[in-house]
Amino acid sequence: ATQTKWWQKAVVYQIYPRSFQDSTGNGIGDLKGIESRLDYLKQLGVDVLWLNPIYQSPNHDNGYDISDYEAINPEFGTMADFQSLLKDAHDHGLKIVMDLVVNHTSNEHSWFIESRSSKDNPKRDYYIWRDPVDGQAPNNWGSFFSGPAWQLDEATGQYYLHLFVTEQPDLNWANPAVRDEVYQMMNRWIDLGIDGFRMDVISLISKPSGLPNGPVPAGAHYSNVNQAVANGPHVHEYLQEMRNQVLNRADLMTVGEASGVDITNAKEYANLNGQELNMVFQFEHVELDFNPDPALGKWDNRPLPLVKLKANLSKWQDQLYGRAWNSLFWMNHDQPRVVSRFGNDSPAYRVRSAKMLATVLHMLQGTPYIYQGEELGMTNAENLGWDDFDDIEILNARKFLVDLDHLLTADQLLDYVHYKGRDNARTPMQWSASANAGFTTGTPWLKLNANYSEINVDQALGDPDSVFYHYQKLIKLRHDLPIVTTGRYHLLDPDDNQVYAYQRIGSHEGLFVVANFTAETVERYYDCPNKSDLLLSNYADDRHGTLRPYEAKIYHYQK
Ligand code: TEU
Repeated sequence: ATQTKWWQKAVVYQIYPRSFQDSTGNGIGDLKGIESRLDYLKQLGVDVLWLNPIYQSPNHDNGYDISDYEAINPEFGTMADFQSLLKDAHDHGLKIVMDLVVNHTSNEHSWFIESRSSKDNPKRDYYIWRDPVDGQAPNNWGSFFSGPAWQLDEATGQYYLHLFVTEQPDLNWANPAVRDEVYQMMNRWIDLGIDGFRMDVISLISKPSGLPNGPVPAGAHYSNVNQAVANGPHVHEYLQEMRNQVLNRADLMTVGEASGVDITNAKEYANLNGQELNMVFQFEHVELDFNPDPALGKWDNRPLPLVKLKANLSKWQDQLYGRAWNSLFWMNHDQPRVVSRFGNDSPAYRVRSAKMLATVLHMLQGTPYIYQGEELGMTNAENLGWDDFDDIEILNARKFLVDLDHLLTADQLLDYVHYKGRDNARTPMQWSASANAGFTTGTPWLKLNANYSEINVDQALGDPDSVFYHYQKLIKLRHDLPIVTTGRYHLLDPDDNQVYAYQRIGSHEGLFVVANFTAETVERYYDCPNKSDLLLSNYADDRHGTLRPYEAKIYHYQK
């Protein structure tokens, strides 16, 4: 058996710096704010902090459009503030993983400014430029955020490729000079002492040769760029090169955000042989509830049948076992609040169902990620309306899907945005019941969720039955019991659409996890060994054979 690596036992906490804690009163969270909350994170018990991008950026996509990889966005502080945060985190025993966004830069990055200046500029080939075809864009690809993936640049009469918004031109990874620049930049961050990288859309860096047209769904104007580009011909070659030139220099944690990755691909990216990345974020389980119309994609509000969710999570548990490593997440800054999506955010069941979801995820094999506020059971923000949204994905959906293409009415889209929109996760962290939830003394950059006077850190820390303490216990279980890291997964009753039950099996012991995903009381009997101890539950007592609304239990047994 291979030795357990530190990142296989670790629990990661994701911080969206803009929305975590403001220390200056300008309404935007910052590095000093994060530093002031390290004791809270330590109390929760996590091991690693992943920071969303904090680099210089004109913020067309909230920091995912980077204009200088080695400068801190002044909104967030200075390089000295970052170094202070890193040191203080390390003193707390917390590691820091940085977001690495190298599929694209900002259009204000000096590389792009040079590149666009003329066809013979030495940096022209840092990006992907093509001549028009019949006076139109070079192919039919659509951007991830609606609209075309090509932008005509008047200066030279050529188009440049942008898989995301117009202000995010794609880097040309086929150019060795680009790869070299990226590796050198990464090495300088490693020299500063960071502990790893979360690599944004790393599955998209190698474009298919010839940039071929793709199929256009009925009613749409563009083909799906994710299908066309994900897992391109050289992506594994590039990552192995990065492994050799950068990642092997330190004992880092690496997680690739890998949209469009299936099990077969994941076994390459995240193989335990350590040639590429430690793990990937794959998105199958958060795309099962998509609209069947590919022109609409995530924009829908249908509930997800539990059997489908179980089948998908189980497939990943079974098929990566012993070969590659899973990341475990319910949500992030691109996903809605999980208690509102897969749980029940009504006052009667919010706390219970948030704990149930946490139990199910944290007892799986892999490295769990907690997104800020998830540990409080924070909910979707129904109180935001069209005048409040900031997210470019939401605003572009309104522009293209509603106003231009009439695929949806504005009211339909608003329903879908309240269910799935990214701003649900981005409203400020709720620290207390005081003004602006203690997030800022100024005007918050994004409206707060209206429920902050009931749902906040002060409340959670003062209530022994809060969601917070349940997460704290789950994290401790992972740290204390090796079987949480190593046990083999076994799904029970795959066709049960109300209850999720599974085992984690070791050579002398096992875990049994059972969770009721409904607001009904149900009867279920399982052959659990007699001498099993209840480790954790979200109810005060244990009733054999009965699962109350959203009840979730973990038993430990000796074989
Ligand atoms: O997201 C990549 C990605 O696949 C998104 O398009 C995702 O599918 C979408 O946000 C779901 O609604 C990453 C970052 O996480 C995201 O915040 C950035 O906007 C994007 O890359 C571009 O850098």
